[in-house]
Amino acid sequence: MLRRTSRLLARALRTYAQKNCWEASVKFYSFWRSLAAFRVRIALNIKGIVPDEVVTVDLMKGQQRQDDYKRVNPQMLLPALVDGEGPILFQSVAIMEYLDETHPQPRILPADPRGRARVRALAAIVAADSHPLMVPRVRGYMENELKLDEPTRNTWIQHWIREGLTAMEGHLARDKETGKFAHGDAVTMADICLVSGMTGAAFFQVDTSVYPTAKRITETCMAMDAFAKAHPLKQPGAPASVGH
Ligand SMILES: N[C@@H](CCC(=O)N[C@@H](CS)C(=O)NCC(=O)O)C(=O)O
Repeated sequence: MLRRTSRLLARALRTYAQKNCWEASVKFYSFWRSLAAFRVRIALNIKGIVPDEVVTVDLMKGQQRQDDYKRVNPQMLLPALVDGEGPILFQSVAIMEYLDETHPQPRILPADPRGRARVRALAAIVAADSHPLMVPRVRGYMENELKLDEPTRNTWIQHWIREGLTAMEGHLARDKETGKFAHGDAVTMADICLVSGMTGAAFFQVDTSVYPTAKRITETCMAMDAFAKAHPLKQPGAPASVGH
C-alpha cells in the first residue's frame, strides 16, 4: 500500500515537473555534416545535456526547405533547439549563449567583459564571417544561378576558409590571452567555433599546417570527449570520410 502510494506520488510529481518545465524535454534538429550543428553538439556535451530527441534534417536532400522544417525555423537552416515549452532556439551562437546562461557550469564564456568580448569576436570570425560563405545555399546558388563549375566553387570556398583561419591564427598567435585553449586554459565558445572551422577546412582539403596555433588548440580540443563525440563523422548517417 505504502509502495503504491509513493509510486503514484512520484508519477504525479514527474507530471507536475514536466508541466511546469522543471524537467524540460530537449529536442535538437541536426545533421551530421552541419558545422553549425557540430558547434551546438559540442556545447551540449560540455554542459552534459543529452537531447531527448534528435531530429535529422538531411541538408543533402534539401529537407531544410520542406514545409515541416520551415515551420520550425523560417530561415531554413540548422541547427534548431527546443528546450521545454519555450519558443524555438536557432542560430548556433545564440543557442550556445543560451545554454551557457541556463547551465552555467562549466562556463563557455569568460566572466570578465573583455574576455567575453574577445571570445565572442574570435567565435564570430568563423561563425559570422567565414562559415556562412560555404554553406549549401551559397554553394547551390553558385552552381545553379551563377553556373560556376565545381573547381571554381571550391576555389571560392577554400579562399574564405583560409581568410578566416588566417585571421584566427593572427589573433591566437599574437595575443597574450591565448593559452592552452583560444582564451586561457579553459574551453570557450571560441574553441568550439575554431574547431568547427578547422573541420570545415578538412572537408574542403585546405592545408591547416600553416596555422600552427589553431592546429595545436584544435588537437587539444579534439582529444576531449565532448568534442570528439560531436564530430560530424561520428554522427548517424555520416560516411567514413568526406570529399566535399
Ligand atoms: N549562422 C548560422 C548558420 C547556419 C547554417 O548556415 N547552417 C547550415 C548548415 S551548417 C544550413 O543549415 N544550411 C542550409 C542551407 O544552406 O540551405 C548558425 O551559426 O547557426
